Parts: sequence; C-alpha cells; structure tokens
Amino acid sequence: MFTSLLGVGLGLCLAFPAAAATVSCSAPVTGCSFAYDGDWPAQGQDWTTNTAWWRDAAAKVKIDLGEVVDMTGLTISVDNNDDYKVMASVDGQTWTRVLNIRAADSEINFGMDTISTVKGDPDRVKGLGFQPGPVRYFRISASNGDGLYSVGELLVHTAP
Ligand SMILES: [Ca+2]
Ligand SMILES: [Ca+2]
Repeated sequence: MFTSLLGVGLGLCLAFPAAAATVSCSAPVTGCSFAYDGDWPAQGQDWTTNTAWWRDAAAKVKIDLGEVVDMTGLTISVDNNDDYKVMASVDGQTWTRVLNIRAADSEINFGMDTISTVKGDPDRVKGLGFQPGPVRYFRISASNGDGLYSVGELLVHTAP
C-alpha cells in the first residue's frame, strides 16, 4: 500500500476524485461508491471489503469525471484473478477500450491487486493495451476468472 502510493506520487500529477465526479453501477453491484472514493484497498486484502463487488459478469462500474481530462496513465485496484476491461469516452456515446487486464497480469495470488500503467510505479504492468487521450466517462466490466469481481479504486493520471 505505502510503496504503491509512493510510486504513484513520483509519477505525474494526480487527479483525485473531483467534486463533480460521480460513480454509479449497474445492479447488482455492492458498495458501488468504493470504486471511486479516493481510498485504496491494500494489496491482498479481501475482495469485498470497501470495494465495489459483484457476481454478475454483465455488471458495470460507471465513473463520470465531470469534465474532460487528458489522460496519460491509469492506476486501478481490482480483484487479482479475473479479467477487467476499462472503456472510456469523451461524450458518453463513443467508447474506446483504454485498458485490458487479464488475470495473468496480477502479481499476487489473493485479494485486491493494484495495477498501474505509469512508468516508475512499482505496480506498473506492461502490455495492458493502455490508450492515453482525452476522457470523461469510464465503464469498468469484468469477465472470466472465478466469477467474483471487485473494483477498489481508479486513478486517472493527467498531463501536468
Ligand atoms: Ca476505494
Ligand atoms: Ca475474482
């Protein structure tokens, strides 16, 4: 946890949840707001504690930043043993896949894992298909794995 945040801090400027940002989820997601409250689950912690979690593969965690930002990186906390797809949009209509996490990308064997695209971050994972650019809306979905899914936090890194 500590080293993770330190690594992020050494990266580009941080965009903590802005006042105008909102998070919503398609049912049935428990603890939806935990996906974007600025609080990071410790790596390896239980997947249902202070996280947005669900069992239905069709569920989505939706985040609206409230404004368009120039995204240069993403850091996300998800359950370690599933596949996660992050879609992003500027207008809420046209969507692009900006991150593609597979269970094999995880560095840990149990609980929540923090994964980053930011160079120099100790949690950086290469080969996530990260697509930088302008974004406002996010949709996070999960598939495969053990059918038990969880998102603990998302951080959008922006250009200085
Ligand atoms: Ca959180
Ligand atoms: Ca899982």
